[in-house]
Amino acid sequence: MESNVDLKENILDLQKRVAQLECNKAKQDAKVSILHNALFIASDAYNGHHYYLTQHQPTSYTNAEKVCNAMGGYLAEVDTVTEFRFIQAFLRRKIKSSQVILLGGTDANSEGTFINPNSSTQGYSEWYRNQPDNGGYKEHCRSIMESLGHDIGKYLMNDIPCDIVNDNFYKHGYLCEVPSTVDVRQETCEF
Ligand SMILES: [Ca+2]
Ligand SMILES: [Ca+2]
Repeated sequence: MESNVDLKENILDLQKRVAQLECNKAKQDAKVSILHNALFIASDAYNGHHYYLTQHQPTSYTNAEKVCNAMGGYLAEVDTVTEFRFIQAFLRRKIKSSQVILLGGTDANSEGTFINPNSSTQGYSEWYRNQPDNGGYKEHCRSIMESLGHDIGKYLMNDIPCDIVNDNFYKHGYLCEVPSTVDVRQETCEF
C-alpha cells in the first residue's frame, strides 16, 4: 500500500505533467492559428456563416472539399442573390483578375444542372454570358472570377474542369463556407 507521502508525490507529478501538456497545447494552438491565418482570409459574418478564401491551389474539387470539411464547413454554396452579392463584394476586395475561385456545386450527375452537395439544391446561379458551356465536354465544377472579356469587371460564375491546375495566366483557389459557431482552427482534432 502506498504511503500518503508517495500519493502526494504522484499527485504533484501528475499536476506538473498536466501543466506541461496545457502549455504544449497552447503553443500548438498558437501555431495552428498563425498557419491558418496565413492560408485563409476570413470574411465578415453573413447570415450565420463565415467564408474562408485561400489562394492555395486545391488541385481538385475533391481535395478542396476535404479541406473545407476539415474546417467544419463545405465549399461555399450560393443559395440566394443576397448571399452571392456578399461573396462578390468579398472577392472583389481580395482577389486579382487572373484568379479563379472554386465554389461548391457540380453537374457531374446531370449535364447542365448544377447541384450544391451540402444543400442538395440548385441554389442561386449567376453565370457569365454563354456559360455554363461545358467547355471541351469536361467542365463540371462551378467557379467565380473577374471577367477579362465581356461583362468586364463583374464577378460571375463559369463552369471549369474539376481537376483544376494553375497555368501561365490563371491561378486557382477556393472558398469555404463555415457556420460562425465553428472554431475552424479546432475542427481537425478527432477523439
Ligand atoms: Ca458540365
Ligand atoms: Ca465554362
